[in-house]
Amino acid sequence: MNWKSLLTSVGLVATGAQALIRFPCAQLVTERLDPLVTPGQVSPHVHQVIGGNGFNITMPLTGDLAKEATCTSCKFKENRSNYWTAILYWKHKNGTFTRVPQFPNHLTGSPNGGMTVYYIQPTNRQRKVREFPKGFRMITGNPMLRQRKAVDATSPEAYASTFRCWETSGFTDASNGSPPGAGRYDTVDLPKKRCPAGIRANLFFPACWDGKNIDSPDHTSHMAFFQGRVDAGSGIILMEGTCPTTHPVRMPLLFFETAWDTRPFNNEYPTDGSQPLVLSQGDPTGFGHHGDYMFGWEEGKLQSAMDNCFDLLGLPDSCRQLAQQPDADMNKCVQPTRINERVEGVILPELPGCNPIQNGPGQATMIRDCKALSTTGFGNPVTPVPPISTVVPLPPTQPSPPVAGPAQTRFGQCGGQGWSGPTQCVAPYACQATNQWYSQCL
Ligand SMILES: *[C@@H]1O[C@H](CO)[C@@H](O)[C@H](O)[C@H]1NC(C)=O
Ligand SMILES: *[C@@H]1O[C@H](CO)[C@@H](O)[C@H](O)[C@H]1NC(C)=O
Ligand SMILES: CC(=O)N[C@H]1CO[C@H](CO)[C@@H](O)[C@@H]1O
Repeated sequence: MNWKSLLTSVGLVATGAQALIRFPCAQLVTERLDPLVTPGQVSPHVHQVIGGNGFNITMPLTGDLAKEATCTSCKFKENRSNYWTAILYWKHKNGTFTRVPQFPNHLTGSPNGGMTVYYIQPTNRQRKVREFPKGFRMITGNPMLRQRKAVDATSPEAYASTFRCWETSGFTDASNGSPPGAGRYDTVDLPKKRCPAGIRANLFFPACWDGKNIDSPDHTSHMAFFQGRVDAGSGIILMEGTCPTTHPVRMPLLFFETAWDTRPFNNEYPTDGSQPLVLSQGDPTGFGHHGDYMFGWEEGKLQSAMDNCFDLLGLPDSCRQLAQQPDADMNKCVQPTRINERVEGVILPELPGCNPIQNGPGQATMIRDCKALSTTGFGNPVTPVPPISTVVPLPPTQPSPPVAGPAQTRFGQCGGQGWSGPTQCVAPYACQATNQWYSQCL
């Protein structure tokens, strides 16, 4: 987002009351796991995970990510939290799918994919926020939704998940100027038209805590969105709001941005008006976008950042309380996938898991007789779910067609089981193995 115009639009430049930290995190791993919603099992759909390498198939409440992780894909070293969201695929005219690549968001350096994470404070600086307690976790959004959430359109919750359609790529350009969720470039559903310079997903979490529970059965009811009427011109990013009495404790407002590079597909847009973009849960509407959070900061570090870092742009350099690492080290912190299936880097005949496209408007349903690798359901799975260690590997997939050209460009695939494309990278990048199935020019 273009902060100057945002701050001007909400009249905060003069008061200097805004405060936040904003930092990039590269992709740690992309696979079908969700230790929050389906612990110990293969998740029904694919997520991109960022943050510490303590990410695991199960993540008990008693765990301490700050100690378990040995690296993080995030800019600040103290941040061993994990964050994950659905990923975006492009549906080709012949019905096959390709993961939509990502590119660095504005002013974030050169992370390899991932997201930009924000921890935002209330505009009133007298009002202290509390850091999340150890073991804290929550989700935002509902993957099964296929229509606009039935909440008051002026409420903060109505602004929680939106998509920015970038017309041009400059930081100060008009289509980057308005705050997330506000202005004429954002929609609650996936853009229905070509966005010439890509799309940015904006995802806010609720910021009011019940003060007691670090989790809840649905992973959301221990949290609530703050209340108040949203100014349509400024959205909720720097909104003060009030916490409901049931959830009185104001926490940092957690916000993710994901920058999708749809430009490679700009000439492939269907002419029949159909939506070629689809989230990994088989959602072509975008209403089912969702995100998960597991707090994993070293104790007191986030609190210290919230109490002391009051930069206009939230730039990491201005937060001396926290230690940074170079982009190369962030990009080096990766995990091998644990699920034996390919979810990116090749053209897929169908979405991983059993995720046929469901347009809604009714809630999506789980496929009952899913034959995909050890799937689970919201509801009772029809077949018993084998524990992860006994997952039967899929038969080898057909090798993908070779990609023309002698050398792969940055972030392109350059190796992995079944890969027959280029294995050399253009200078100065080197081919690095992310896992058995995927090597990348980094
Ligand atoms: C994941 O969990 C397993 C079993 O609890 C454990 O053996 C392993 O060390 C964990 N991996 C990471 C990266 O924490
Ligand atoms: C489907 O279309 C994509 C994009 O044009 C192409 O790369 C792929 O080879 C096609 N696959 C099949 C099975 O026709
Ligand atoms: C301030 C602090 O404790 N930072 C730690 C962050 O993580 C690195 C390792 O990634 C430690 O070396 C630092 O001590």
